[in-house]
Amino acid sequence: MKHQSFIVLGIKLFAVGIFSLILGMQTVQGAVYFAGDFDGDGRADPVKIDDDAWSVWSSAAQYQLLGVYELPFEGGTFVCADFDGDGLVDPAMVDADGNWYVALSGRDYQASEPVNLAGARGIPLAADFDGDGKADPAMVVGGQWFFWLSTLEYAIRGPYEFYVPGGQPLAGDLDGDGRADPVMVSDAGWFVWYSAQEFQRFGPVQLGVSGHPVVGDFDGDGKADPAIVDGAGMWQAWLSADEYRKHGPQRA
Ligand SMILES: [Ca+2]
Ligand SMILES: [Ca+2]
Ligand SMILES: [Ca+2]
Ligand SMILES: [Ca+2]
Repeated sequence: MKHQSFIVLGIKLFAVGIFSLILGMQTVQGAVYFAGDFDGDGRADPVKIDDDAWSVWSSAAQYQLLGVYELPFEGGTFVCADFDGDGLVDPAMVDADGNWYVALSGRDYQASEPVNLAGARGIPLAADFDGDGKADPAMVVGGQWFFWLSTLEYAIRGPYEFYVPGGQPLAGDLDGDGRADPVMVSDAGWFVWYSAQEFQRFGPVQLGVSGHPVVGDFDGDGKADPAIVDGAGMWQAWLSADEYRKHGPQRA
């Protein structure tokens, strides 16, 4: 199978297209950003979680802002992923003791009973690493990754090392094989361990923009697209279906 590589194509990034997000422009301290399909059109929607509430810019509605919706939990570290595999993103919170609370789309976004995934403490994230359609929790401790795979009844697996110094961990299916790929973003650039290539490391790719890194399949072609949200809440994305050209930022 031939993979159009984000890393290879990332080198030619400079033609600017229009990433037609019309986002709130306020600078928000403490806001965290994710991407996931909230409206079910197959394209990831930018998500902001701030002050125990979330809002979404819906791709199915010309990126109109939806929300603010209160979350049924507070504090902790937020994660967004499709835990129940219904195609819609579910916000979740992980507390300091490793308890995961998930607000499932299929249950009216009510908080689940906490599930304790003890055994590793670090940065929580979630993505579908085994490719069954359900997001799998992960914890990154330094460069050591632990996984709780849905296809293995959420038994802990790991550690596996996906590490660059100073790297911030992310995960998304950049190669489009159906399984999420570990990503780290550091000052040196973006690094990806492609699942379709036996987790060989690629990178760094410099996107030339600093800010909060996010991955999501914004164009809906089955490959996750890198994005960066700057300190003013402006999004820029490099879309796989458009040869990783940069889209945005755009002001209303
Ligand atoms: Ca969408
Ligand atoms: Ca899974
Ligand atoms: Ca993959
Ligand atoms: Ca894509």
